[in-house]
Amino acid sequence: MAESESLLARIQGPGDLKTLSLQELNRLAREIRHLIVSTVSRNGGHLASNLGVVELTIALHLVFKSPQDKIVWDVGHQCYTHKLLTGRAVEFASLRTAGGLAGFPKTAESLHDAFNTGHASTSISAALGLLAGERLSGGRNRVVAVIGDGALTGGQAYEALSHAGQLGLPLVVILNDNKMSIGRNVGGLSKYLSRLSMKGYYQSFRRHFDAMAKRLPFIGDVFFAAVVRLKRAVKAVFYTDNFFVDLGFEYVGPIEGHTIQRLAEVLRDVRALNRPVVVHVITHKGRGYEFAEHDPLTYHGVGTFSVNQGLDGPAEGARDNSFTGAFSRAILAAARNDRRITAVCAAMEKGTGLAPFKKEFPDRFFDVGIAEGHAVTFAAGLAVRGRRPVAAIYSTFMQRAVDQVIHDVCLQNLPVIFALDRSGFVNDDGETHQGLFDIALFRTVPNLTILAPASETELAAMLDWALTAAGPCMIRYPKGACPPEDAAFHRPLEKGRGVWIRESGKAPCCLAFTGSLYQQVMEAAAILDARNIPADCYNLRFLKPVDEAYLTDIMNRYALVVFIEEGVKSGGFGEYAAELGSRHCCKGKILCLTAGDDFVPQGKRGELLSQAGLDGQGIARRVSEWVEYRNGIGSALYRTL
Ligand SMILES: Cc1ncc(C[n+]2csc(CCOP(=O)(O)OP(=O)(O)O)c2C)c(N)n1
Repeated sequence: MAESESLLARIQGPGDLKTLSLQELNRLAREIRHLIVSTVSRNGGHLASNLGVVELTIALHLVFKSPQDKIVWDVGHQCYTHKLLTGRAVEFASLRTAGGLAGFPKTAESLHDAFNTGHASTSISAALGLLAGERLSGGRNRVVAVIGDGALTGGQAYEALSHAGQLGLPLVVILNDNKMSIGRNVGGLSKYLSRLSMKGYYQSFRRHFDAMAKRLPFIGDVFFAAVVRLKRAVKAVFYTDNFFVDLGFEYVGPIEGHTIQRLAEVLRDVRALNRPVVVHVITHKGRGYEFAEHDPLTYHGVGTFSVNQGLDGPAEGARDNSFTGAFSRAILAAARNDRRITAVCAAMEKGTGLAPFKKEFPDRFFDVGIAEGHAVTFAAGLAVRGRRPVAAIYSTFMQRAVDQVIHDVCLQNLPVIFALDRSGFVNDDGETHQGLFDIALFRTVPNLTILAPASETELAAMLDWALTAAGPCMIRYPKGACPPEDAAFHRPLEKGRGVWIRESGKAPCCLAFTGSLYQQVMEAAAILDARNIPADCYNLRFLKPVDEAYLTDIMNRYALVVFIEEGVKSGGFGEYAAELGSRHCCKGKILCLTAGDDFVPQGKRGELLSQAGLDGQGIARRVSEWVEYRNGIGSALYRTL
């Protein structure tokens, strides 16, 4: 077959892999890499992680019979080859776009996606559940969990390993060890895995010795018996204190992870085992694309880039005008004046903007690994000892630590600050990564203050305010650029109150909003002006606690108060305010504009805001409809309010 002919086009499903020779399989791996690089260069995505598992995924699909056998991908950000081998090559161009293929496994997308993932460290639990369920229904199919050394820093993975060891079912756990998480992997575990890699020489030593001994004429058997004794001794030195073995797993490895034939051989043996097994595979994150190989950290997750030139670095002297950049500068400035300030993150040093803090204050910086629950309780401990910890965690990942926020921080009223990045809609990653639940989850928690800045100045002021507060504070801000500054942002914070961005006192309508929607609300106000519906604009700032007398007064003064928030409807700020208004028999009508109550699929933040009616046009339309109703024109529309 000519080199130019696509092998991928011949793969309609994993079964077709068996029609390819080894040489062709290697060529397929090259083809897949090209396609991943070119698609991610256009659509953005998780590049380096996917490039690292091409051969491993081919070998898995050669040996295991998906969809009867199940493969659960931890985090799921490395599933592109899996998608390409399971009948989705044609749609691959739509990766991560609205309505297109998801960047993570999705059961709704394919029978081959055994379980939805997106948050780390769930694969072993899910795979064990799938396997236990399979056995309870009398089936004999196999289940594989593929977990990275980064995801293995998450506590749930250990709970699952412990349970799996106890159950003894033939679960296959592939440990994809590339020595990297999003950044360099941290913690005792990564050191432990490196030591295991050293011990792995035992495995290859054993194979070579066995093969050699058996080939020896005449003395082979005698020699072999001696070798067995020697092996036991070697094993005692190299093998006994293996953590996985102690938990009840067989341990195989480490195995070089880019040789399809060798991987397939090992996996065939493993598939025949009747006990739980960990297969330790060493891969190279970013493999096959030079830029990503040299800098897998930067190429872990990328936006668009030129295949030939790689990613553009930040322009010389360019200022990062995102909310993350604003937080990064604010915490650094605060930490220079207050030695008590410490920063905590969970494997997201770069994403949360804490890299400059780490550089300047290495002793006051803690990356705890992918362990959000631990990060929160650890921060609580720091606070008890008089530190001022700031835990920077994405909104979606903070869902992992709800109990720790309640039980370890708020119950003791400890002055821990939570910097919740990516609150609201996020670009491209879909349901698993939207930051839409934090207001509803945390507004109910006593002692906690929740703040929502609209700009860089407000974010810095809120951080300073929180650093002097006696109890816990959460600052939620979106992924995206800060708006140009406005005089209102500089007004001092008053506990429980927002700030007026536009206040005529005569407008029939008040738009009261959470900070991340400032620009959309200002655009709506301008559209409403043109329609002769003047609206005052009130930036809520404090989502909790609220000066209820002040808010009640607003709901009495305006004919319509529109609460606009980038979060779910149920349990949101608007619902709270509506209940407050009804309790106090306020005269104004209340309208709540929110992200709704469904899981929100992938898209660009702008697209998602517009679908939810939270862009300038959408907000203006809902307000206009209400006004038309008041004028007796649109009563049918009113029912939709
Ligand atoms: C609970 C949770 N916290 C943080 C993340 C963000 N995250 C995505 S991938 C990743 C690193 C995963 O490292 P590893 O498992 O080693 O996979 P690799 O990318 O190195 O192949 C992190 C921290 C997440 N997905 N889930």
